[in-house]
Amino acid sequence: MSRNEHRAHPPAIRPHHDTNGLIMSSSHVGASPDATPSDTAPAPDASMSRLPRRGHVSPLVKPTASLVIPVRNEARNIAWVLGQIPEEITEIIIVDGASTDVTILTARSVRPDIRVVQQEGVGKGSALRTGFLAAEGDLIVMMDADGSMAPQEIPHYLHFLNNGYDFVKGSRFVAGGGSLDITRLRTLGNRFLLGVFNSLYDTHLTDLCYGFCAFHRRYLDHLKLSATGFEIEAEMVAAAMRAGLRIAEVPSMEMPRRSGKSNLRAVRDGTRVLQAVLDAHSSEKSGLLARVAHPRRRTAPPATSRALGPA
Ligand SMILES: Nc1nc2c(ncn2[C@@H]2O[C@H](COP(=O)(O)OP(=O)(O)OP(=O)(O)O)[C@@H](O)[C@H]2O)c(=O)[nH]1
Ligand SMILES: [Mg+2]
Repeated sequence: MSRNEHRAHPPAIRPHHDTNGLIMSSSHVGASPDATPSDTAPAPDASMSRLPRRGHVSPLVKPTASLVIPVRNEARNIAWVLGQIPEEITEIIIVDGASTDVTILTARSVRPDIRVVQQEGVGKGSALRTGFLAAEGDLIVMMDADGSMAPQEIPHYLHFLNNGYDFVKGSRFVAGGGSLDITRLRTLGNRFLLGVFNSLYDTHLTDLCYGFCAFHRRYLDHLKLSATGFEIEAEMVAAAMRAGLRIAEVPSMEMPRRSGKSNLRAVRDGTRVLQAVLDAHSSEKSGLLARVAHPRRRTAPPATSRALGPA
């Protein structure tokens, strides 16, 4: 499939399962902007969700969106990425991992308005966590700097965040998505890790280790991220599941990195992903385990009154 064909399609939506195993559809929108994950629930009446509430950003005001891009020696790719950022992005944060080439110089020459922050610690996970803490937008989008992800897809992620979803992740393995980059070994590894994840969390996601995703910044603290390396993406999805966030998957086309060498090592990093998934799951009962432990939760009505109650 060509990229143009891919972009011509509206983003497909994957219904997700909340932590109680309920399937949420795209009609379930309208969470209270400052609700905790357990409070979030579908709004029964779209007109009600437009009422101004104390301390809330009015839904009529367009949310701001920060784009966080980790970079490590991406001088030959960063201009291509930054040259195509859609206007919905109101802040671009480049998190530098001690690049020894002209990545930052090149980035500033293309977009003088970027914010550059030096990462705390080492690894992609540390870089992203540094970037998330620096972000000021209502929404946070993360993507790679190597040209393997199309910035034109960003509005798809924002669309679902602006329409009731809390956490939106790209998927290369859902209809409309794809990868021109992935090797056979990585395909097998991804399938295995995804299978483990889906059975632990009793869900049906289609991709786990992909660095294009977006979420509401107000949930950052709930995610409690600690990963330092490439396992950060799986940790984020696991944390979103545990926190009960409403998750949507949008199709994404992964392209080969435009230039330079990958920082990922399949076996080492795959093992770290597996460890992160197992650690996250053992830290709190969720999915199937939670439903066995709390069978009544499965049929509990959505907490719409709490989500829409007066300020
Ligand atoms: N700041 C920072 N960025 C990093 C680090 N490691 C990787 N990155 C960036 O994270 C993104 C993803 O890294 P890649 O090396 O492309 O890894 P990958 O996409 O999983 O692997 P490929 O598919 O082979 O490209 C790129 O933008 C890198 O520049 C790091 O330690 N610090
Ligand atoms: Mg890459």
